[in-house]
Amino acid sequence: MKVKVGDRDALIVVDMQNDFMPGGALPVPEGDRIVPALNEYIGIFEKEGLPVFFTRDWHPPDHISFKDHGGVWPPHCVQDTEGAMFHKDLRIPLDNKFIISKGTSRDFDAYSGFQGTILEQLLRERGVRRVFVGGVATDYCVKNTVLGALNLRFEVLLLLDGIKGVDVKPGDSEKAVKLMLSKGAVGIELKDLTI
Ligand code: VGL
Ligand code: ZN
Repeated sequence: MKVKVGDRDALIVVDMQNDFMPGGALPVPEGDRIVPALNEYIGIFEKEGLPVFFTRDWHPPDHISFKDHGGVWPPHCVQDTEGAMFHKDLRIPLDNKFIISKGTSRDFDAYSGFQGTILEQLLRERGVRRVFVGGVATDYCVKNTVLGALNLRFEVLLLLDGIKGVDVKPGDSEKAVKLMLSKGAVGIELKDLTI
């Protein structure tokens, strides 16, 4: 498969935050292992002057997704805490970069970067037709962001070497990948990119 990055493309890096990394509050096993591949994708988009969107989970301290407030998760990605910061080695471009915060109100959760955000608007304003999506977690926020993009009729390239899942139940991530591909996402790896 050959993919050439062009001016209708954008990169979406999902939730590469400390709390989702090994040692964090809601760790994705080996979540940090995808940083180098993601940095390569980011570098390509940066060099081409193309937009890179970083979504982040950005919860208030009493968010409804937290166990003590009726949810299923331990507290994670609380606004302005160390756990909510991006992984320290993640390459964040100076220009043409957008931070998309989600799950910011106490009473709503958002697994998709499109839910309750201006991500769609920012993509449309820039004439983006195709999004490359990587990050964590494959079985939650990556899945929902990809399905959201497909529903909005964006083409989606899923970065198979740039995603990791939680697998609360074994096989969840594999199932999520199959679902995304069956809905129209196309799986690619770094080696598929031509410059
Ligand atoms: C996520 C669980 C809870 C994610 C966010 O980013 O995939 N998972 N909040
Ligand atoms: Zn969350």
